[in-house]
Amino acid sequence: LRESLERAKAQKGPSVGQWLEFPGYTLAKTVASLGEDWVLIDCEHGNIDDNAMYLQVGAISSSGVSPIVRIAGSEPWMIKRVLDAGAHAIMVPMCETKEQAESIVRACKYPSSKWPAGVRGAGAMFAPAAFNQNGREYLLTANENVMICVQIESRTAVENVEAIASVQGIDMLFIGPNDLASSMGYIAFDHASIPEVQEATKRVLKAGLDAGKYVGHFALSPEIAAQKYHQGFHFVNCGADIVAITAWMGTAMTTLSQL
Ligand code: 3PY
Repeated sequence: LRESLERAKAQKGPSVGQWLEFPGYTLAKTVASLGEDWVLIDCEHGNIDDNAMYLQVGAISSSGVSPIVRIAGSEPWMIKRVLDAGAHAIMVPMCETKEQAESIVRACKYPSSKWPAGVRGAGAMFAPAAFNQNGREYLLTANENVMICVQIESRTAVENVEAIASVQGIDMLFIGPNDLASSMGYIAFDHASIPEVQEATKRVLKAGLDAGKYVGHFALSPEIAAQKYHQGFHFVNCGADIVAITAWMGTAMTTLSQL
């Protein structure tokens, strides 16, 4: 994952992945065979429970691709479940303040001389396999290897984005344009045509780059993903399983219903 982000920083191509809203080992395995740098398991809005998340983390990591998990909130117990499953990165929605970002970092880090405030418990049974490591190796490297991404997706978050970006341990800021537009009082799906959202997007991108962090943006098509990469974002998805299914099957049904 980090390699792909460094490649993007060097402007040699984006760090690209897909987004899973459905559960299923075979779905994750199939999607992870398509050449992505990462596949994100969406436990915020997807139909993916704890057990399904564990299975998908295993499916994706055993394909040589980085599993990223988006959780539903920022509570330490949610973070612990995902990291112990073996996520290579965690995405936390709705991070709005520096204090919240600091608390997320504390929950993700094992206590160590570099992270004295870390509070992650030491019982990761399954995570080492997702990194091809033994338990000891995992404990010694997880603080450096597991990446932390927070979503900037509200007006308050944008107002605090420079402070959030300054937090040590936060690796990436990721814009959720739908929630951002929604928090500003607009219809979420209109985000691309709302000047206030676009201004906020520029501010988040600049704050991330100035702080030396990776910056990502949600996209529902390869065209939007390419556009965001050319704007300076490092990390982009190009759709989601449900988008692919409804677009392809919807088109097929429209064609056949006209016979
Ligand atoms: C958003 O667009 O708000 C997201 O969080 C993407 O899922």
